[in-house]
Amino acid sequence: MAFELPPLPYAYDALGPFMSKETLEYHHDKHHQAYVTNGNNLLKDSGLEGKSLEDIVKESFGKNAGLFNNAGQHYNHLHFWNWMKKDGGGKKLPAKLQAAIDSDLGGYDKFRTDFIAAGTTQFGSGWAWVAVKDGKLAISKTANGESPLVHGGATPILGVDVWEHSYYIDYRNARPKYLEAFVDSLINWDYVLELYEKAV
Ligand code: MN3
Repeated sequence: MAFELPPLPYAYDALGPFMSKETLEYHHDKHHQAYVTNGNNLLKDSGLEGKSLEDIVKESFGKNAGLFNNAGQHYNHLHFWNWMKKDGGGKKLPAKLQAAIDSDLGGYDKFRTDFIAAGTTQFGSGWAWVAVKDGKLAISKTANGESPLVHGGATPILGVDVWEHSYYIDYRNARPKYLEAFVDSLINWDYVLELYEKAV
């Protein structure tokens, strides 16, 4: 099925001062739109036209690099917009998610340290993740448009974009500062919980 770019689930200025209107205008309207446009062109005659987005991502990985890069980034960004909200982040987690982080990731403080470290140490463009595999949470990082969906068949429930286009306008080269702001002030824990409940 053809890819479509939905509007942001909040106003362009809703995430300030942690993520600016200018960043969201470029990131959503230019970068994500380009993945949608290029993905649709590459989807034609790929043999995967009738599949779901998740299946297109999984089935193009390692076989059709152009389609995979665009479909993978479309999948990642559809969730990324929903992984953030105004007045998000911090330690006020839904109880069920807190329990999973305590048992699988060593508690909130260790999750925060390890997730920020994953994003900081991803060399070049990519993403840092929390994914569910066999009912358990795990932190990982991937390059470019890849995700836990194509690495070991895990289900992403939280991800942060560490491509420079995601933070350079607001943080310049200070990727760790961007990651701290994402965790402390932007994460939409309700959406993370929704994906967690579907994945376990
Ligand atoms: Mn991006």
